[in-house]
Amino acid sequence: MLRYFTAGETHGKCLTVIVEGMPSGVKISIDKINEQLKRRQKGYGRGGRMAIESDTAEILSGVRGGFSLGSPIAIKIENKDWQNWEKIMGAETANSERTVDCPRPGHADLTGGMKYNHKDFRNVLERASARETAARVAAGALVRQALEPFGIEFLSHVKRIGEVEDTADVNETDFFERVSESPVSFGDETAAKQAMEYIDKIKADGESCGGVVEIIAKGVPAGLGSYVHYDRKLDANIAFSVMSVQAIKGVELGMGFGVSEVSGSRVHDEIKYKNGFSRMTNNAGGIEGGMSNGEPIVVRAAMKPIPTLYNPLRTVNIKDKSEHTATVERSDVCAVPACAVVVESVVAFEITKAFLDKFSGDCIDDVKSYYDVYMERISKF
Ligand code: EPS
Repeated sequence: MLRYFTAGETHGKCLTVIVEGMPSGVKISIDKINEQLKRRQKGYGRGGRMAIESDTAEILSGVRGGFSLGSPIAIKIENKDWQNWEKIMGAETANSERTVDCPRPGHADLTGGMKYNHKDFRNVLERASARETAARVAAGALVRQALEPFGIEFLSHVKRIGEVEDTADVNETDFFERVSESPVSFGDETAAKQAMEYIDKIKADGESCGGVVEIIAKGVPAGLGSYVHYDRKLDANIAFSVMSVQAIKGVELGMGFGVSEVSGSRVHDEIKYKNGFSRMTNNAGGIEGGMSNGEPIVVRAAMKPIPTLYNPLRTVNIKDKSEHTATVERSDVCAVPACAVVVESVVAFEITKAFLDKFSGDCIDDVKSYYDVYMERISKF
C-alpha cells in the first residue's frame, strides 16, 4: 500500500518525506520533482519567503541509477531560511526570540497550543504552516511517474480568486498553456488581470484572500476504488487527502453541490458504446459508486483566506488573557495558484495509490502485466 509521511518545521532545517510502497523498476526523474516544486513556489500574491527559497529535492534513498528499488524513498528539501532561524529553532538550543503570544483567528495556533500544551504558539505554527506542502508536492511528483507509462496525466488550474472567477473553457486547446503562463493560473487573461488587481487591493487593505482550484486527471481506467468497501472508495479517499491540505474548507467532485439543485435527468451521465463504454456528459466527475468510470476525474477545492492578516483581527494574549490583536507573521496575501499545485499533487498521490492497489505488484513489470490483462478483459465487456 502506497503511503507517505512528512517531517519538518517551516523555519526548521529541512522538510523530509518518506514514500513507501513504490514498486521497483519505476523510472524516476528528479527534474520532474523539481519542476513541480518550482510550480508550487509561483503565483501572484506570495510573500517574501518564496524569494528566499528555491525548493529542490534531494533523494536520500530508494532510487538507484534513475530507477526505484522498491524500498522506502526518502526525499529532503532544504529550507534556505534556516540560516536566519537556527538560533530560534535549533533542536538543542533555541532562544525565546519571536515568541508568539497572540493566536491568529483561523489558524491552528490556539487549539494546537491547548492540545499540545504549547504556551509559545510558534511551536504550533511552525508545523501547521503550509510550508509542509512542499514535501507533499515532492511525494506526488515522485509517485505519479509510475503512472506515466499508462498515459495518466494530471492538470490543474485556478477557477476563482476571491471575487474574481475564471470562466474560460478548460476544453479549449491551449487552455492549460495559458494557465501555465498566467501569474494566477487562470485561462482567461482579462479575468487574470482583474484577479491581480483584486489581490493588490486586498494587500493594500492588510487582508488576505482564498479561492477555488480545479484538478483534472485524464486517462484513469475504469474500476479504481471500490463500491464494496467504504474505506476504498476513490472519491472518499480523494476528498480526505484534499481536505487534509492546509486551508482547504470544501471539496467537490464533478457537479459537486450542484447535484442538489436539479432533477436526476440533468445530473446522471447517459451511457453510450463505441469501441468501449463512455458517458455523454461528466457530471459525476469521473467517479460513480466510489469507482473511477473511465471519464476524466474532476475535483474542485475551496481554499480559505490565509489566517495571517497584516491588519490583524482581535484575539486574546495567552499570558494575561488581555484583549489584543493577533501576532503578525510574514505570510502570503494569496497562495491559491500554489494551492492548485498542492491539490493536484495529493490527488495524483491518491490515484496512484488506488492504481497500485488494483494492479498490485512488487515490480512495475508485474503491475503492467496485471494492467494489460484487465484492460484486455474490460475492452471486451
Ligand atoms: C510557505 C512558507 C511560509 C508561508 C506560507 C507558505 O513561509 P514563512 O512563514 O516563512 O513566510 O509563506 O505559509 C502560510 C501562509 C501559513 O499560513 O503558514 C510555503 O513554502 O509555501
